[in-house]
Amino acid sequence: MRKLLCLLAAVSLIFGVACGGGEEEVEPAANEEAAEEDTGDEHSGAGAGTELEFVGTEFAFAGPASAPAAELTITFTNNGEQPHEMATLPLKEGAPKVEELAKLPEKELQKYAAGPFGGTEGPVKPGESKTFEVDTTQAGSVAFVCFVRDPKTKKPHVELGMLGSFVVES
Ligand SMILES: [Cu+2]
Repeated sequence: MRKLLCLLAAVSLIFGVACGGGEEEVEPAANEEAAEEDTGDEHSGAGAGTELEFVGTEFAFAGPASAPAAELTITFTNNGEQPHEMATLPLKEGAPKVEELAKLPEKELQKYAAGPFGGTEGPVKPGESKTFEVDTTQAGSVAFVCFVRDPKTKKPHVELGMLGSFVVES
């Protein structure tokens, strides 16, 4: 009899803890979501929600020449026949042109960086798109290149002219 009571107590204890724990978990989670939504709204109020479209072909980028200083959302579409990527690097004010930068070793590049490398982080197949974010709040411009190798010339696309940049308006 005592064993049974103990067992019942134990069961109700487990149940009680499980139920209580479950309820407790629901509320903070809901609060967190609300908090995240709030900060999201503040961000969009500060000039975010800026969306840019870039297109890649053999061997060039097409897209806007300037953008605001903000958390940009960029969609890169591959309208070419080969895979293409858009590797981005935010640059400090007064950085050399992307044509010059493309020749520099990565260590040298870091001197002019106003943010981390980003972009599609890999090739995008022909006909497909990829969306990513670039923070331009500290940048004077953003350089972008494609390092995918051309099967004919064996050269990376950047060496065939697939590079560009846009200015960040302050
Ligand atoms: Cu390419």
